[in-house]
Amino acid sequence: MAIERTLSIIKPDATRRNLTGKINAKFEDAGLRIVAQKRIHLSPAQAGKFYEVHKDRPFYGELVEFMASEPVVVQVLEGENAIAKNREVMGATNPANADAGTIRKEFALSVGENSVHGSDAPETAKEEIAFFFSGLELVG
Ligand code: DAT
Ligand code: MG
Repeated sequence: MAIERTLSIIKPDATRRNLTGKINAKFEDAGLRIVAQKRIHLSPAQAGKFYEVHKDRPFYGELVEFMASEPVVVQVLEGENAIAKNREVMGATNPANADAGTIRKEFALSVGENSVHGSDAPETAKEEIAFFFSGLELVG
């Protein structure tokens, strides 16, 4: 199985509640290595650009406002099958549908305020990592 990298974001509902450490422990326990990490406060324009793929969805405005409301922690996770593994550790988008033990089951407040973002495919992982990090910041 290939070693992959994926882009993760610990969202404002989680940074606000001091959950960064607990969420990072879930990643590390699953064998994902945090190879880059920084705390930033997205502008509405930056959040809108990041989530541009959802621009026609009814929740887009709310999503952008939420992501720019307070700081987030953006990070790159590395490991075997990291993209799919991270999606497993995250759990379903709606915490009501998330499996026991997943981040969203344990910590998410709602389908909108769902604590974490994770890339969904190799191509999006590459684009999303480049959106936030330069090569120099990725320390394998
Ligand atoms: P995921 O974050 O699991 O990849 P997604 O890409 O479908 O989910 O949607 C991106 C984010 O948009 C999601 O994490 C939270 C928000 N969102 C999705 N569906 C929503 C809905 N029905 N109502 C409100 N926010 C929603
Ligand atoms: Mg998605």
